[in-house]
Amino acid sequence: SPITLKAYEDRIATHPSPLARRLLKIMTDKKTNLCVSLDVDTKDELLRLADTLGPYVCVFKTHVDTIEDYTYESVIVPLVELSKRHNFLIFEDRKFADIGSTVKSQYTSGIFKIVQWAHITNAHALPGPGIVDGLCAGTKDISEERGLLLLAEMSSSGSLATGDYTDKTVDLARRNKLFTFGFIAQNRLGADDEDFIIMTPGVGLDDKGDGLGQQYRTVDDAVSGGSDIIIVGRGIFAKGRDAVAESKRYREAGWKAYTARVK
Ligand code: 5IU
Repeated sequence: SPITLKAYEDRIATHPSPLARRLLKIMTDKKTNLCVSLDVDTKDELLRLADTLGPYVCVFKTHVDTIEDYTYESVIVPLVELSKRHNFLIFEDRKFADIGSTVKSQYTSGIFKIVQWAHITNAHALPGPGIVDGLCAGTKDISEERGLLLLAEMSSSGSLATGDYTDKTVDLARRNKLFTFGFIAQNRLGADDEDFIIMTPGVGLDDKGDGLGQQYRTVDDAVSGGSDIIIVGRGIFAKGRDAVAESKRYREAGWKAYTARVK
């Protein structure tokens, strides 16, 4: 049977993570639990989508290392500007997976300087507690809220992140709830009073998969199973799709499924 959960609005005051409180407020104000995954190759496409779809999303997910003409000045600066104009958060889907010292450098340095602009990033639990400690140390000089999601489950066929690995990932998140505010997962994880935010990729209303292992579930299946935020990429902007119309459609479906779950 579908689970019931508190309203996003009622979770704002009590959530341990400052970033999660900000996110839940945006979701409540904009009435959206849609995160669009901006998996495009050029800065023009990225910024055009961020501007036109901005009103419908709570979060944009990025893979900035796939942008062919990337520079900090021409991609990050205008993206941050758009995030203020449309009131969305930026989630760099970096999937860190190294030891603490290395991920700290990858998070703060190089050409991307992710911690400077990405409100949210994510990491594999595989290396153990040092990965969370290293990333958290990277936020030391940042005044704005930052948050980490651990990859507890994946949407892809044959994923190894199951069972005991998933349980131990939840335990790892429990060690630092100010910073680790939730999971990338396909199901509700953790106890209700822990209030982790569950963000779920592999959501699509018109496709079953992509021929490379991706598996899609419907918006209803994801949200009634406990997902707080649906992540949609190609379902919205694949060739031949009207990205604005599809964003409205997924946002409506996501909000309707959420409303049904709350009562
Ligand atoms: N993504 C997944 N599944 C996962 C994780 C991340 O699909 O388990 I962790 C990413 C990959 C891609 C986006 O950037 O989410 C999904 O895009 P599509 O909706 O186009 O499949």
